[in-house]
Amino acid sequence: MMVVRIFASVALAASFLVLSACGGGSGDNSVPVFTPQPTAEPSPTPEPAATPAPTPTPEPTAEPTPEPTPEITVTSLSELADFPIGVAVAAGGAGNSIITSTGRQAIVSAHFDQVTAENIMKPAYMHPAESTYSYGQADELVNYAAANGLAVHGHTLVWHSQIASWMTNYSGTPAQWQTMMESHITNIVGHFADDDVVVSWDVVNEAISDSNGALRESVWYENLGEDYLAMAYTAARAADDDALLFYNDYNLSGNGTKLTGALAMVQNLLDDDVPIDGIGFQMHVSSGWPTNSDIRGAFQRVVDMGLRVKITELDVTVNDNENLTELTLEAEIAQAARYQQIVEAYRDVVPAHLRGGVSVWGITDGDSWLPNFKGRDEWGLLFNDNFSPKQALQGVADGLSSP
Ligand code: 9MR
Repeated sequence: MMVVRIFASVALAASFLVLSACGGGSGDNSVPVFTPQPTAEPSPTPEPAATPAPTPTPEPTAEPTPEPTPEITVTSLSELADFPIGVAVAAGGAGNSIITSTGRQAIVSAHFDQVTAENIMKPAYMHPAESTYSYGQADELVNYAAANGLAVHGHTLVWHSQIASWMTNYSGTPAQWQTMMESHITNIVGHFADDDVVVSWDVVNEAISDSNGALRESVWYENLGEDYLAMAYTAARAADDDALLFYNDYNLSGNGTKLTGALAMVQNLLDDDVPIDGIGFQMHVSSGWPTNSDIRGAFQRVVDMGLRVKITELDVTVNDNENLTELTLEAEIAQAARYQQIVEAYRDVVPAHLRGGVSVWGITDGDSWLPNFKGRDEWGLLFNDNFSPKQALQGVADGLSSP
């Protein structure tokens, strides 16, 4: 039954991909336009005399066969996995906060065993002024997680974005910058160190430039040079010797130059005995990009370094070239097949002891950052706005349960 379902999903998805490859998209491939050639005028032939046409007998019209919607049978993702299954959540006073939204609470308790704060554990929220740490919302989330048997993945400590303006505009010598950054990390990681709920951190986020794989010229790099990386991980480990420490970035599975730059950076740190436990692949991907073999190859390179692989922010766009105004069944099935493929790649390539887990970046499609960022309709996640499950949820489940 499950095999038939998977086959049907993959076959539908494959035919969709073939169709898109042939005709879809506004991309950069210029498809030759077929212009009908003028044909020679036929020589006029005398018209036969008109004979009355027999009255046609109406054909019985065949009922169109509706495409069957595959059944969604999954009841719990986390029960299918031997590694953490996480989700990004809004917290604090947001309208979709996990603290108050009972619809989201039900989904999280059924399917997930880890949460990441989508925003409220970023530097701008927890460290709004140099001498002010603001832990109210984060503590509320961590307490919620503890009460509901969820772990928390901390996101994030050192980033060029979502830091308070005092930090961006900080003026000081390199030694003062180092003290400032280390105090920031020590205070925040230390705050959550004893609770056993915050089990891991994205210590440094997005340090590599997209274009050439070199270090991004962030405020941290400009003021401390590349040494800021070693300082950050060392401070995090000193503040919590249990938490797993990740380097987190986007486009690592679809941009070989960026991945090579990131892994060279991490290898240099490991060579200097800097404590890094794994690589976070954000994986904001689409139904067709990157290729499955690029994804597998990227995971393999991290496994070969003996590091953990964590998929930290998974979502799958479906509307890159389609101009959809609603999510069609075809697109939803292609998306489900994609989720399944990524989870299967993860299980195939990453051995159990290096699996840091798989987290999706939000609960419902309406919660997602994607429509806003892309400036178009998108449906990147596992649940509809009315909390009903999408085919994508079954795709993840099938990826977790395939042999
Ligand atoms: O999903 C987050 C969105 O709500 C914020 O407005 C945005 C601000 O930069 O950050 C989003 O999350 C990002 C994450 O922290 C780091 N990786 C990329 C994510 C999507 O932009």
